[in-house]
Amino acid sequence: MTVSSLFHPPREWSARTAVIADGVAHTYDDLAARSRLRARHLLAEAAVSDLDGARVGFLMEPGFQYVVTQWAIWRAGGIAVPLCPDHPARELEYVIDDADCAALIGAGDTGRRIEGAAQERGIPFHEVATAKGGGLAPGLPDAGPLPRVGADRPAMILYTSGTTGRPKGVVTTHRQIEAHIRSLLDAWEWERDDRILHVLPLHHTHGIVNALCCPLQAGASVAFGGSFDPGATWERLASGEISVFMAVPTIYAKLLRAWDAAAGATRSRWSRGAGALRLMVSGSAALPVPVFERWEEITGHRLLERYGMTEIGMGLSNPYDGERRPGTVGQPLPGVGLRLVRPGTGAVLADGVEALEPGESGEIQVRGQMVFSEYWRRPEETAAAFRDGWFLTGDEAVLEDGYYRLLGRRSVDILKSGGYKISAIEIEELLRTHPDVRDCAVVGIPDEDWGERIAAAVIPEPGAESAPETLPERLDPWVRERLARYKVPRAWLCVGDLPRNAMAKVQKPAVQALFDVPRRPP
Ligand code: MLC
Ligand code: AMP
Repeated sequence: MTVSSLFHPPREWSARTAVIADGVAHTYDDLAARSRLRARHLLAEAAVSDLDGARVGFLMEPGFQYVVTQWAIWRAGGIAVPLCPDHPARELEYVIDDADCAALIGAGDTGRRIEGAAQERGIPFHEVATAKGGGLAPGLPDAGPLPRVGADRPAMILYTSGTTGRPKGVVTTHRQIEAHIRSLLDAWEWERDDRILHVLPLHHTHGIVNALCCPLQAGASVAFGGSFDPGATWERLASGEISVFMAVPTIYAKLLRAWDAAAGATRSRWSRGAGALRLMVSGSAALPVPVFERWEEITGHRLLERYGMTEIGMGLSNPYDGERRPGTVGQPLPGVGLRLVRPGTGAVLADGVEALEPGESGEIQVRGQMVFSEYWRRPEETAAAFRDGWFLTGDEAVLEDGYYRLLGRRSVDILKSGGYKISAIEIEELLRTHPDVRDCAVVGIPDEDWGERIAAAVIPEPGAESAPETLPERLDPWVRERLARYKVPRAWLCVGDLPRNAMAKVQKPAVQALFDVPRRPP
């Protein structure tokens, strides 16, 4: 049996820094020892020698404890289910229930938010203290065996929005995560002496695998920057201690705005500092060409844009050494099988970097060791997502002069805002449960900074309690209580009816057109 390699740092890295958080540097030894202890703790509490695929949900702010917990769950044989600190209770509990978590782990005030959920479900809640570097339950045995965790076991479930209602759990094995990591270590030439500034959320693949697991597999270090703040991020980038940065386009757009607002001397310092980095990557959403160009102008960096998806890990990337072409996502990464297929007919239009039908756009399909195994407990949706072993991404692209260019998603119901994938259907289904809403349609409207902004057109229920004009003001806080912050509509419109075709189906492009006039947010 091949065992997982995700949490076995070689002995020669022992004294190297793995994680820097809250001003404290933690070595690989520290990480190994503490995750071992926490794994023993999890096993002792469950009175088993192997968690054997039990799902363990964990909620904490980005930092050392997050990494210790992730490794501990893996080392004890469990499946890690990261929860998002920004999520309201309804979203957290949905994930806890859908993943059918057998235990929950929380750190600090953030983590204590799920203690009640554990009690209600009769599952253990492990509290991790957040004291710098510490936080292990005292008096537990350090010694004792840990299970041998095979690489083909499931390692993680990440929740992603789809075209149907609530998010689905994407299950990846240790081997699939290893393949994802290997491909990026190779393509982007990760080095032991690298240090990444980490500002991304830790419930999605970008923040977890690209920006955390990759450096930890390279013997490099991860410096957590806290929740994203443009000024603080510039200062860290300019500190001379950082060599790698990865972010979504919205973050680069926000950094550019902060730079524009800064004084001349600060600008020069920030530009010089960022210019000295080895690598700056953008992904998760389309990087606008003006952002690419402006970034190059002020830092000298041609941002390396790449394309990925929770289900496939990373698929395409501009070259590390060769030309990074704005508006494109480059070529297939090492180990990735990728082709373009004409919708409907199944004709292959491009295979890897070979254009079979030059200029014709099609759907990206992917296969390879990094592709996920299944949607958690959704066999039909899993089967529908593959054809002949190829995963159907739903993304449209064209291969031009050897570079892939993304054209958008095939579904109008999947939006991307701030790098987050959002299901219009999920928001619509929720809104329709509000007593004052008869019907609604949710769309994405283009936005320079956010990629898309979420907009909702609502038909008020006749005879609703108060005036329809004030409905958005009432819906906004109501939605915020129930959905993640990034799923809350930022533009609202009350309408008498929605644009429909002859079959009474709502026409989303016509709904988008209704928002052409800027509206006052609630
Ligand atoms: C927030 N705001 C928005 C918004 N989100 N406005 C429009 N559209 C949105 N989506 C508003 C808020 O109401 C607030 O306004 C102000 O913007 C600041 O909000 P915030 O939440 O404090 O923003 P911030 O913390 O700065 O977050 C922005 C961000 C964050 C870009 C840092 O969205 C983020 O971390 N995104 C990363 C997502 C990610 O990691 N995706 C990867 C998925 S994996 P006010 O008026 O209240 O101040 C994947 C695969 C792959 O995609 O390829 O990688
Ligand atoms: P997620 O499901 O959150 O993993 O988001 C994956 C989706 O993000 C992909 O299917 C694409 O639609 C989009 N995406 C990722 N990277 C890029 C990129 N560089 N350009 C455009 N879209 C991207």
